[in-house]
This record gives sequence, C-alpha cells and structure tokens, in this order.
Amino acid sequence: MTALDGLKNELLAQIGDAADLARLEEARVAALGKKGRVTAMMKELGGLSPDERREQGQALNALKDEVAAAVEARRAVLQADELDRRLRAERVDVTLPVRPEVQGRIHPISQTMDELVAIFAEMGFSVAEGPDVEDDFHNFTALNFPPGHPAREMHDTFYLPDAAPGDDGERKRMLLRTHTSPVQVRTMLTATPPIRIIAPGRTYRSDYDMTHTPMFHQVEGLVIDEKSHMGHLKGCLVDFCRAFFDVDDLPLRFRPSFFPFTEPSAEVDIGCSRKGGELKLGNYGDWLEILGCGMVHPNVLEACGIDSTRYQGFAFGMGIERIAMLKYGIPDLRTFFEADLRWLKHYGFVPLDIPSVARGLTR
Ligand code: 2NM
Repeated sequence: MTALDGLKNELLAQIGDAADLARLEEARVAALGKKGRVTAMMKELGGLSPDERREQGQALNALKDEVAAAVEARRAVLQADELDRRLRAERVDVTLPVRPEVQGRIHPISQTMDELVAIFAEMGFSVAEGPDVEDDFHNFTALNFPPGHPAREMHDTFYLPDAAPGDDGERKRMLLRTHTSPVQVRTMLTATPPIRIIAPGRTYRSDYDMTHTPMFHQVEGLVIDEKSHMGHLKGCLVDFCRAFFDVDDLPLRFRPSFFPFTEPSAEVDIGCSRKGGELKLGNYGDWLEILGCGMVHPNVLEACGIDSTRYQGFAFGMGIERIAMLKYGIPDLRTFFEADLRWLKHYGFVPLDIPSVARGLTR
C-alpha cells in the first residue's frame, strides 16, 4: 500500500463517518480546502522531477476526484436523512380536532352565511357566485330597472372611474354590484330551468350612517320552473325563518310592496316583542321587517333569455348583517367591520362548529 492509498483510506473513512452536514463540510475542507491535505501535496509537486511530477500529479488528481465524489455521495445520504427527520418531526395530522386553546374565531357574518347555506341546501338550493365588479346590464337593465331609476344615480352606486371595453368592444361603465341579483341574472342566462339557487355575497352602496355601511352582505334566492307560485314562496320563507331563528311557531306576515324585478312583490315581517326595551322573536303581536320577495317579473325572465310564457318563479333577498344582529344580539352594525379581536372573541364562533341542519346550526 502506497502512502497515497493510506491517505485515501483515512480521508474516505472520515467522510463516511461524518454524522451530519457540518462534520462532512469539516472533512471536505480538511482534505480539499486551501489548507487541506490533498491541496498541500499538490503544492509539493513543484519540487519533483518532471517524470515524478506527472505520475504523482495524476495520482493526486484521481485521489481528489475520488474524495470529492465520496463527499457528494455522503452529502446526498445526510440530506435525505435530514429531510426524513424533519418530515417525521414536523408531521401534522390534519384530521385532529382544533386545539381548544386556539384563539381564532369565525366571524358572525361567515357563521351566518354557513347557516344560510346549510338550511337552503337542505331544501335543494345550490350556491351561486359572481363578480363584485359588474356592468350596468347585469346589475340594473336585466333586472327591469328603467333608465332613470334613482338606484342608478351616482350617489347611490359606486361606479369605477374608467369605462372598460366589453365583449362587444363597446366601452361600458363598470360598478360595484348594489345587490347580489346580477348573480341570478348570470345564472338565468346560462342555465336552463329548473333553477334553484341562493347567492350570498358582498354588496356595495354609497351610504354610511348608524344602520348602513358602504359594503355589506346579502343573500338572495331564486327558483325558476314551470309551476312555482306565491304559495311555494311563502312556504319556503316560513321554513327558512323558523329554522334560522330556531323558533318553531315564528309567525310571518307578507305585506304588498314594490321592486322593479318582481311582480307581485312583498315585504316579510317576523313576529317579535319589544317589551322592556328587549327584542324577542316569536308570536308576541309586534312585527319586524326582515326580507323582500316576489314573483320574478316576466321582463327579467325575457332579458335573461327565459321564455316567460313557459317558465315562472320566485325570488327573495335579505341583508346578512341584519339577520345576524337579530339572531346573535349584536347591537351595532359598524362593529362588524372594525376587526376588533375582543369583539370577535365575544361574538365569534369556534372553528369546526360547522352549522348543519341535522346537528344544530350553532352549539
Ligand atoms: C329582493 C327582493 C325581491 C330578487 C329578484 C331577483 C331576480 F334576479 F330574480 F330578479 N333576484 N333577487 C329579489 C326580489 C331580491 O331583495 C330584497
């Protein structure tokens, strides 16, 4: 065994024994670094005769390559070990329940939306969504709002500063949807009846006082088929309100009203009591308005490509903040949007207490 073979065995043993990446790097530097053993021998080549230098140079280069290859092989093993160790140590069992000390809470708006979805899903409705930025056709024209209608005014509707080019190349004025009805319009334009959807989501109106915020949430529902009538509308809303407010004999009162997109139209009140300044829901003789509804206007059906001589149906809409305030006793609308962690801890819901009609909406 030559002196070089002895050195090789020694260096390869050091590399093979390196227990972690830091030790491996130490071994590499000790062999191949600027002051390493192999490097030192390379420097001595200058003092040799040309023949010796060629022979020793080749042997040293071969040694250098072999040591470098051994370092890389060992590095690959150590890196794989390190990855395995981390994967074992940092493994998360996503099926475990949320720990009780978790601080996060579900916002009452999200909770209320989940409850709405659970109730209407049970009745056979699907959830539909659409863009917050809409055009005049989907937000107003298709919904039978006449050209000069006050809701189209600048001071009620947020219009975007620049007119965007539409599908037809025309530049059209975009706006923030003032209700979720454009989602129903988009659904009617693309689906064929029967249609049974709810559209929960954000809506925007230029309004800010004690009972109005410029962004708020609505849920609207739409049923289109050949036979649905006001009786079905009434039954649907009675079932919904009793399930949502969890009052079995909650009375509902339908008052004639007007909306551009429905005919006939009605507003719905639920029974309540305001005795002693405290609001209670139930059969107590007093009334509280909570939603609007009606039979979809034939003009709306036709604007959405639905034959109004064959199909008919009903629609309804309500404000989510309002029904959440009523159900959970939240007195001030503006607090919904203050992102106050103490408020959220008080009014928020524990994650994974997911509303379901069978298990109970809230526990
Ligand atoms: C309401 C009240 C009454 C409504 C109508 C429609 C559509 F698209 F079918 F025409 N969507 N939503 C509607 C009807 C909304 O909110 C108070």
